[in-house]
Amino acid sequence: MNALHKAMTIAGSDTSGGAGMAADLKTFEELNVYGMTALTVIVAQNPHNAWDHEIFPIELKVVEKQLETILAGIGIDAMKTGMLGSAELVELVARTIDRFKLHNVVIDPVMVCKGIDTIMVPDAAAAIKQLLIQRADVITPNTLEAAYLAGMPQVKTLEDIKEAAGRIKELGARYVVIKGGERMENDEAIDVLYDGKEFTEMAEKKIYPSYNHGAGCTYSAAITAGLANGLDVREAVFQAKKFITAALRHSFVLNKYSGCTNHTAFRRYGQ
Ligand code: PXL
Repeated sequence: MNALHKAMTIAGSDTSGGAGMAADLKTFEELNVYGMTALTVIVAQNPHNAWDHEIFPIELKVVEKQLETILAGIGIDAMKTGMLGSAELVELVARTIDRFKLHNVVIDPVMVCKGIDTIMVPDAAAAIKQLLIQRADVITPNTLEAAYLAGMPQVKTLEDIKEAAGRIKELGARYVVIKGGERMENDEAIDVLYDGKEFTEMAEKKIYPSYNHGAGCTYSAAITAGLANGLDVREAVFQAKKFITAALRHSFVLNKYSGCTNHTAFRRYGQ
């Protein structure tokens, strides 16, 4: 049996290679999944101006063509979204999920980038809340995105995370994973998985120093790969937590502005 299970990412290209489509494809490969991409934006960083992120969108009809190639032409076992960049594109993604009756849908509601703590494209964020939460088998906000989706002023503590997970679940996601990460007010990185009945806490000691560019993309890609390979959501999330913890433990510096997770670490060094 040579055929691999297949996953699609609808995401942007991070030219620096740590996040976005690059992180997704590397993670799929590490977890033995065949990856395909519908590219939404190209992000370039400015080496002469503090690594400023510039975003260049791909034309909507070009994204549509890519989706057609993958979904009408090949087929997938699971999918994820990353940076979508506009409300029109979020609408296209919602229509596409319905048209092809896609399942194993992981929504990573990318609204902020490392170092930027305000919502990048408010219209796209509103569309994600309105159209994609209800279509998500798993949604994976960080604490800033969770606060936005849940309509809370902030999410800082474990109690806040649980409150936000409950509210996001009510908006229609099948499973909610909130990534406590470095923004939490204690010395553990606690993620919470909520299925509507039970809160499962996944805690790891915070890792210092850790270079976490691309961590969110990598985590949601690992969940997607697990689902593509037939794991159930809980198993896929637990495996992804191990994958991202290893990737952070072996993360490395890119330059004075940025450092990224090590996508090979789970395979090479285990947990
Ligand atoms: O980490 C968020 C993210 C997602 N997608 C792309 C990015 C980034 C952050 O830089 O460039 C394409």
